[in-house]
Amino acid sequence: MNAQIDHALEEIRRFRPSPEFAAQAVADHGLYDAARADRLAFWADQARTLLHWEKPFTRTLDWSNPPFAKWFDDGELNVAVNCLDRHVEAGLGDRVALHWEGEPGDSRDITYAELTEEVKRAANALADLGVRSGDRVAIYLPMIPEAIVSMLAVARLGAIHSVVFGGFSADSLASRIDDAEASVVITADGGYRKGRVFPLKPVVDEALGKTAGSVRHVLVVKRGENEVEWDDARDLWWHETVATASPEHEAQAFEAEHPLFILYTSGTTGKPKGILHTSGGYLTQAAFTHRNVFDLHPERDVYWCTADVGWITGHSYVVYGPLANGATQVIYEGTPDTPHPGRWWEIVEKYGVTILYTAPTAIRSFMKLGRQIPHEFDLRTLRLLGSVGEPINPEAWIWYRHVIGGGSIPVVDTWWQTETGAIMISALPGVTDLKPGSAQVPVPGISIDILDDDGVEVEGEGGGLLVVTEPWPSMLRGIWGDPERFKETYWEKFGDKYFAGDGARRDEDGDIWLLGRVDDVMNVSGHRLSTAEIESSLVAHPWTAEAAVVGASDETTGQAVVAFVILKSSQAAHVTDPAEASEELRRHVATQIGAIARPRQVFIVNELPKTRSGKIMRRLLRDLAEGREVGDTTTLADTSIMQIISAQVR
Ligand code: 6R9
Repeated sequence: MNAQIDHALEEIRRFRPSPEFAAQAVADHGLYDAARADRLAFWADQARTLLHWEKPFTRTLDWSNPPFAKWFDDGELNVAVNCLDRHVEAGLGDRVALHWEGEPGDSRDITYAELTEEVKRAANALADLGVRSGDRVAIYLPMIPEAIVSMLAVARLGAIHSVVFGGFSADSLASRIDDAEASVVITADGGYRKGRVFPLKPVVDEALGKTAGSVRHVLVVKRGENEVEWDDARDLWWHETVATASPEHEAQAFEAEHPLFILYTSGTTGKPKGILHTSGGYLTQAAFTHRNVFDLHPERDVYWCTADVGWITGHSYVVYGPLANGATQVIYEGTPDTPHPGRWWEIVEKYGVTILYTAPTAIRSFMKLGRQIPHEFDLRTLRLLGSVGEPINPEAWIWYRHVIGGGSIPVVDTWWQTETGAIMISALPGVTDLKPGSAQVPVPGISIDILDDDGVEVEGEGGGLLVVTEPWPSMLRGIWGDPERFKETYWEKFGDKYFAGDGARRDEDGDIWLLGRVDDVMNVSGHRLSTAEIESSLVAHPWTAEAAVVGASDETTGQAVVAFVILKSSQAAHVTDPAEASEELRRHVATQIGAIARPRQVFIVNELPKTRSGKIMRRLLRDLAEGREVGDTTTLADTSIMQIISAQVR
């Protein structure tokens, strides 16, 4: 049976790099050779080549006290100087760092010289507010330039930022402020989303009413022009404080292991984990992967990563990687469909974007709308596409390459996590043959294994648990304030190997396929089935726009496959009977994968429950599938969605 499943999943499409692309590619096979010959020397070399060290390091890795790694630990650097001042000193001050596009259509181009000056002012303003090295600053902002300025100003001072996504509630913000004992919050009056101003300062006010009282000051950017309440003793306007601060700021160098930021992410328990990253190793791997995975030619590329800085992708691939590399990039404040569904493609055309990095969920929602929308815009500047956040099913990969990329440009699927800090598994464009649906190979210098529950390497093509076997430069250094939880969550299972929590398998070429979180792997009649695999099969059906699969407990088979499917609107005319559609889709999965994978039920719905970062909340669908009361929906982008879905399912 497993062989049957594997056969159905075998992805036969392969794409060789074009000779033209390969000839100009940043990456080459030599990177793999160098990393294989001497992994630590390879990373030391990257750290020296890509970064400016105020005090050069002599030690590469100290792993004498696992799982607490130290990289480059006798070296000193300033992260903000690496992202700003050194480019200006190298004569690149006039290069645009940010093409910022506001949702209502306002825009700003900011050069490296201007960004450097603004960060220096902000650093002086924060220092005046008492922010010192090691202090925590919470940042709760929309996608405006001040978000990036704030992060870099905090980093410049050796303080630690904790960016909280602007869509999080007052309660979530309060618990993050308390956990990190932040002394300053940087926010805005409001920001734009779907054509309206959403309030931020009022949420901060509410959150501060619930915190233990560590916050002394709130610095407020004027963006939404919405009414806000004011506490004269505590609140300051950015335009009065930062704009009037001195543009001269002498940056101090900090040790490579000096903390850079905390970013909260959800774990298996209710309490979010404050993932801690430090300076030298993090910046090395962010810069290395940004350069080589995205084939960055900073002198000519226009790069756009659509992530919000509230997520790790925004930290590593909007702020630190691109700016360390001196890239020119686009940042966009709003939603993809405001004021019209072609907004993203309009932005690509307007700025001549060459590299686009986004998530499969976005790609699939564009697929749902149809190719005529992107076709209205000139997307011919694009030369590389990236994907992150969840497995990208081969159909979405192909659509992305053809409809957005014009048919022949590389698509890289990048696997990594908040905890890993930077990309860990990806093809290198111009080097690797591309295989849709697979994240493919560890990046040079990264060691990955697939193990069974007992820590034994899985032979052949069976699935297992994804493990990082050697420490890597941008690895998390801990969970803020909770070293025990850090050890338990990631290191208890396999000793000094990092347990990622994802299932994976390797095909006969050695390419890695991610199978979803291990808690999303189902066991049906003793057979291991992945939600991602069945979703991929469902989405391959011409009627399907989106699909989510859960394993629901079943008396006979242990678990049963239950699917929730959104049909393409273009099919609405043909598919009038939901019962018939669901029968057809069950049959389709059985033919594609095998009878074992045939869903017990396929529910046709209009929406799927997603978090604000676009991840499907399968836990809620499992509640529905198992006939339970639906659990906590507070992290949904739209909390009313579960009621609508429940009504459709009943
Ligand atoms: C960067 C980011 C991490 C989890 C990770 C995995 C899933 C991310 C993926 C992917 C398959 C990819 N994931 N990228 N699964 N293919 N290319 O998303 O970080 O928010 O911490 O999520 O996302 O399950 O464990 P984070």
